Amino acid sequence: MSQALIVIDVQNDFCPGGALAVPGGDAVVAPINAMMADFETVILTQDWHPAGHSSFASSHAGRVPFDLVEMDYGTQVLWPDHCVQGSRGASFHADLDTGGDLILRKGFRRNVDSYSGFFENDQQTPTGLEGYLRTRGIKELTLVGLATDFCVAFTALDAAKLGFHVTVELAACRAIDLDGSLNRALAEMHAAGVQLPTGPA
Ligand code: VGL
Ligand code: ZN
Repeated sequence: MSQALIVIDVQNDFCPGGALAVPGGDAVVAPINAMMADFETVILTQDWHPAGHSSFASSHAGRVPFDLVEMDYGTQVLWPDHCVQGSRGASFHADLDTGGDLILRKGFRRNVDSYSGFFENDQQTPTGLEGYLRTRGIKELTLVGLATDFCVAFTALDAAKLGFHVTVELAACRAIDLDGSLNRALAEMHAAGVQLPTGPA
């Protein structure tokens, strides 16, 4: 079966107690671990920023987290410092099964953020994930993880654009929901042909 499960950013900083905690973020761990048995290929993504990353509010004088700024590549949300390379916050949740085939790190370039597992936020710089999937003959993707309205949605939209068949299993995702971002993301994914089942994962 040419199918893969892509587990997005299930890291300590996105779980309760973390620097950019997603409400209920840790609740995805058990359903995701259970789903892994159903997929021959499991890929995990890991948000992996250098200290002083340009997506951090702390890197911009006079800015606070969740402000919007214009970057060369468009509007960027400023975040609290999170998922700094090598930090505890950047580590996967301790209960997550990390025995997948590939761990793909993203967001490691200082001056560009990367929500999507496929392209950085300039929408041009590839991460290499497309080539990995294509050379392995994988055409169908199921996405789970954090956060529904940012990294999961951007990954799903890029995957659909690239021609993959994409399902986002919402029961194994949680959202940040900044100013209606969850509803916007769900509408965009639906419009792009992403399957959005809501049943138990
Ligand atoms: C994410 C904001 C900043 C995510 C990553 O994983 O959804 N969100 N960095
Ligand atoms: Zn990030």
